[in-house]
Amino acid sequence: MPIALITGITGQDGAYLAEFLLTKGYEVHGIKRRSSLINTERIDHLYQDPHEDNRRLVLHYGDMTDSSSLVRIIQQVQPDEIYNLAAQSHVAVSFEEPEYTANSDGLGALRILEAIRILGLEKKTRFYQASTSELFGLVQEIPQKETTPFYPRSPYAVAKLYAYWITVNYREAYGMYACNGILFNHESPVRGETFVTRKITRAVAHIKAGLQDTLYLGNLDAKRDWGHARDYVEMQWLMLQQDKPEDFVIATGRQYSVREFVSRAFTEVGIDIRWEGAGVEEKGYDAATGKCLVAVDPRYFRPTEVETLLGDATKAKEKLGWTPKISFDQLVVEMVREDVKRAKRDALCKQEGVGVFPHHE
Ligand code: NDP
Ligand code: GDR
Repeated sequence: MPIALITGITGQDGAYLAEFLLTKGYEVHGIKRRSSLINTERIDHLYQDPHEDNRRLVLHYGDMTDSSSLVRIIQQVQPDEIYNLAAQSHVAVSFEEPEYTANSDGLGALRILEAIRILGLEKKTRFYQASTSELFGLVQEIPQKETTPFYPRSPYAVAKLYAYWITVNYREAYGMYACNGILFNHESPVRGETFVTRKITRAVAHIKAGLQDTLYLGNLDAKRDWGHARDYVEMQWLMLQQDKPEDFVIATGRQYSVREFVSRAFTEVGIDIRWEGAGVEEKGYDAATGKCLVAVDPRYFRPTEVETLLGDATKAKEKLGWTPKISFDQLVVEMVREDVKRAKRDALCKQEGVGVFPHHE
């Protein structure tokens, strides 16, 4: 039975990847960090009681900033594959916590690679690094592919740039099977609530349920190439099953603006949005009632923005036989429907006087 170790198993991708690898027959180990509240909600459906025999999902406490924990876990697990998904992954937050982001996202990758080397696992353990389209930042070419020059635009992207190159360097210096997946944005119903897609679908559901009045957003003109996380984790696995390690761009090849995402999400609950004004004065009105539902709040603007991203995944299609299965439309519909279900439950709780429902920033 192959053994995989996932850092960031409690995150969006970690949860989808763990489920995928379990169905493939893997023994899956995951690193979770200590938190004051239980943070395993996304993988609770996969949880196996530690007292059960033949467990195939095992969680270990560790942290990307703590080499000793990483060395200990990797020594104990002796994984065939490591998927390094753990990161402070919010671009806007990286401007508030640049040093921590560099430590966990940049040096964190180095710590795992060094642990593999220290333990003499260079020939056994294959390594996947969660690289990102944010590396392209201020884009130098449209669409972006593996050979497009990088121009990072945030502390997050700069940290990921280090992780990208240290992965390439360990591959070349020590002959390790190490590769980068340069993934464009991918979303799902379990996407973190403060990323723009989930913030939108959650707000649409809450507005429809009468739990929220207005959705405040930053740059409505930003364009992204949005795919579905379920599609993308399959590619993470495929990248580690090749004869030789290589880096791949993963994207849908289609681009939409934040404004288009908002309009499509509201349509799903039967609300047609009419846009008026420009810049910080732009507003989205319910075309039927004239009520203002969407407004711009400059607090969500970033000091340096990535305005447009569009990927070219031709290499992945040709070499991995990979193409995305889930369309933009299907993605938005699935996310809105799941949030509508949650909002109905939230509305019931509110009616019974239990729970509060903050609008996540
Ligand atoms: P999430 O933010 O949903 O998950 C991040 C995971 O990392 C969580 O499990 C989190 O733990 C964990 N983590 C954060 N800091 C540390 C730390 N110091 N030590 C140990 N664990 C830590 O991200 P996604 O699942 O969306 O993304 C997965 C990876 O892919 C990330 O590296 C991200 O930067 C990258 N990426 C994501 C893309 C996307 O569109 N989703 C696109 C391209 C790259 P906890 O649950 O406790 O917070
Ligand atoms: P991104 O995702 O920065 O691309 O990083 P995010 O959803 O945060 O932003 C996408 C675009 O939307 C604009 N935007 C807003 N963003 C947020 N979060 N909140 C808002 O209110 C808002 N209004 C407009 C942003 O300015 C941006 O242009 C994600 C993360 O998953 C990274 O870890 C990953 O590497 C990249 O995708 C690929």
